[in-house]
Amino acid sequence: MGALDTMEKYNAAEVEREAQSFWDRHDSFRAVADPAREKFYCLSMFPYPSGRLHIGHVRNYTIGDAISRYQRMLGKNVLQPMGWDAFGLPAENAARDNRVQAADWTHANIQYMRNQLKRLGYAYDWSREITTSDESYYRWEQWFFTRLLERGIAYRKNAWVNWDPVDKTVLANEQVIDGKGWRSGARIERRKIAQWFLRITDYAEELLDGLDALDGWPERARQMQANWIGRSYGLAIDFELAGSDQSLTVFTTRPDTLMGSTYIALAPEHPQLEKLIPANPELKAFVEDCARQSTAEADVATQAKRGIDTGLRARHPLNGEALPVWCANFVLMEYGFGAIMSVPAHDQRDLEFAQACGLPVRCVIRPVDGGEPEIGDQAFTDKGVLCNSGKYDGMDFDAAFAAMAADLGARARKTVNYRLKDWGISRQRYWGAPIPVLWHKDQMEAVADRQLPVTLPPQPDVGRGILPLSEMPAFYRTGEVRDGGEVLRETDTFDTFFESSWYYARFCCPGEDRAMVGDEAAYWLPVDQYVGGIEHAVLHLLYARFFHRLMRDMRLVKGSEPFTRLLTQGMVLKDGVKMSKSRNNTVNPDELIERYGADALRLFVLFASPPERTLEWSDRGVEGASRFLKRLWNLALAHEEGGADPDANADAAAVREMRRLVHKTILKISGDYRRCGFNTAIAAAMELLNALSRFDDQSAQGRRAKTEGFEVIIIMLAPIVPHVTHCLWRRLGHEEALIDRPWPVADPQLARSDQCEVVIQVNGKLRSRIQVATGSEEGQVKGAALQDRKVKAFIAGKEVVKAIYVKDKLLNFVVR
Ligand code: ANZ
Repeated sequence: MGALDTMEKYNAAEVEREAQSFWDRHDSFRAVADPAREKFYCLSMFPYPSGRLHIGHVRNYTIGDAISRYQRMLGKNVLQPMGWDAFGLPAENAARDNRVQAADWTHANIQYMRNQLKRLGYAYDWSREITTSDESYYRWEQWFFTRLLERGIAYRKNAWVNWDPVDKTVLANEQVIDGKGWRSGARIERRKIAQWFLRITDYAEELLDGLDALDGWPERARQMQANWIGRSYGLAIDFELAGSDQSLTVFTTRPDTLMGSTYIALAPEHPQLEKLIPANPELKAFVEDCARQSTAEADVATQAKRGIDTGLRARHPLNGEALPVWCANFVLMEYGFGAIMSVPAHDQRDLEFAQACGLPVRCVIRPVDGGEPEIGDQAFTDKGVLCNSGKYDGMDFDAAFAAMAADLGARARKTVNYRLKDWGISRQRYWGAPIPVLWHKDQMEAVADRQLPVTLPPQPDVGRGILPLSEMPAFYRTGEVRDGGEVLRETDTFDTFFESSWYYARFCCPGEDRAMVGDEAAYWLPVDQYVGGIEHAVLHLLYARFFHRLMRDMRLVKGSEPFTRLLTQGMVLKDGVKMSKSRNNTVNPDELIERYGADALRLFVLFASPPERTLEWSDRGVEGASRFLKRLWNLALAHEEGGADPDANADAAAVREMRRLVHKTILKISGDYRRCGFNTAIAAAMELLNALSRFDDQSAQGRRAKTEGFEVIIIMLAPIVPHVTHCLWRRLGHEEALIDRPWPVADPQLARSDQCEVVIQVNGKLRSRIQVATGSEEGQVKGAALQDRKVKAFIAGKEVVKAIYVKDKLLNFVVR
């Protein structure tokens, strides 16, 4: 019987069980702070427990796991935690539909998904698991909120909000897509209600400037945040209102166009209009109509421009002209002053509005090297040179900015404006952390620390639907009467982005019950590598950067940035479209694991494309991955079971060539891992395996080279396919666990090629190339070159005066 017949067959399920139970028994992934060791904190964005893992999760978590395991093999003390972003609307809606408690639905999903993650063999420290809907977690954000109240960072104001009539809650602008709620798809309405806010705008400048130092982030994510924060430099200019002592202030980034301003436009919510509305039914109707439209900037930009003349007139501050004041649907109340000086010739929105409403267009900017542009349907928006602007004619943007600012004097102020608005954190839905505030008549007070947490109560009767806290008297009534009035609880809950804004810090000290963030965090933070989707570039990542600064200011953490490096993985596509539940084109990871094993799935998602790129799903690809693992298994075990042939003579050159390939591969794969190029690392390992399968030198030396080759493949694929490599490593006779095996280091001497190509010149002209042994001396190379047919021809009959040699590269004969 041949070795292959008796050899153990590759059985993914068994191999995976064996490896996982080994890691469990040894508690292999428990992270212990150790100041003597360099730490590496690798975090993948924690999932929302929606029910089942999808392939996007598998991809995200496999990338994070490969990075974590690789860093461990580099000798770092690695922390890789996992938990659940458990609050949120889908759970509440599912609870309603299934007539169960949201908590029960959530916990059942967590149970299921935790098992899925475990089957995939991720190296998580499960002792640090966090569920954000647990009191032990949200009590700390309630505590934090009361600190923010004290500091004036948290505040309450009446605000226009995006109201989702289906989900019955307020949405952040970012959660409104094309005028519709991001979850419900319902048309968003505008409503004015009292809301809790966090003053993120106080940190706008710091959040923007901090992006420059984040060189471990993809440029795209930084750019998206910068655009979101949106800093603009300009002037605030006052326009006096005719027949009144009041004035309107506008914000402009283009004061150079001031002489081209032909009307003023106000946002529908502008306070100046409130006085006019009672006497002007048309204006009233217009403003009310606008209130039914979305305030989301993207929508405002695409809506047809509409407006109404308010009858007010404003005095142009430089030429004294009386400009009509309109109310316009494209002016946002939340930006600048909610009022603009309109310059239709040089701003596209202003032009469309002017054309729709029959307002004049006056060109005041021409190109630097051209005449006055013709303004048709397109405004001329470039900066250029002033014209039709009296004494300012001929000035460029900077000169005009300075001159106008000087002439306007006290009527203008240099202003920096940010698009970023304060973060509205209250939601009127049940499944979230209660905002820890008490009301007595109209007086608000924070819930005292010793009374935290304010626990979210279960639903009284899930059979009849899910009530918001405002309809649960058992929750909001305290029974405490003061001055004849009862003290009541706030009934809003936190936006769930609150929880995900600091969970990375809590992972460093999950059991800490005396502080929000314990001492251990000083060792682990910041996160060295964060892995997740680009869709979180503006919301989650911006809020987390903001929270980190708030925690820094309270001395809970050191440093300003939570995430040193960020990897944003690409989407998973199937037949070219995004894989998603709504498209009904998902694949079930459980079935794939059942059939091919977790390693095959992990190998496929890392092999199919680089992490940042989209990944085209293919069932065949997983099958191919599985075949490769089987081949690796069989070849490695067959080699292990074979013995050296004592009579065989080593072919020294072939052995040297084999070892050269092994060490070249170490260099190559190490470089790939450093830049998370797992796909090319896998390809290099596959090539090496092919070379090993062809190499059959049965001498002791030959076998040693081959063993080295197999071990290199096994070690270097360990972060990607940890189970099969773990078991092979043991089958090859190693006692130490593979996860603790140091990363291989190439011998540069061995990796170097024996042969190199030397360019031969005659009088500086390229005449030939020859192969020589690497490191050859000048004399040897000269001798070989003079034998070369082409070189001979060029030198024939001439005298070689001298030769210039650059080792391993070039030899130049100077002849006469
Ligand atoms: C006159 C002007 C002339 C403008 C021109 C632009 C071009 P960014 O760069 O995004 O900051 N603006 C100011 N407040 C606004 C509001 N509340 N709603 C809508 N638009 C508003 O944009 C600044 C420009 O946006 C400002 O400069 C103003 O129009 C407009 F040739 O003023 B500009």
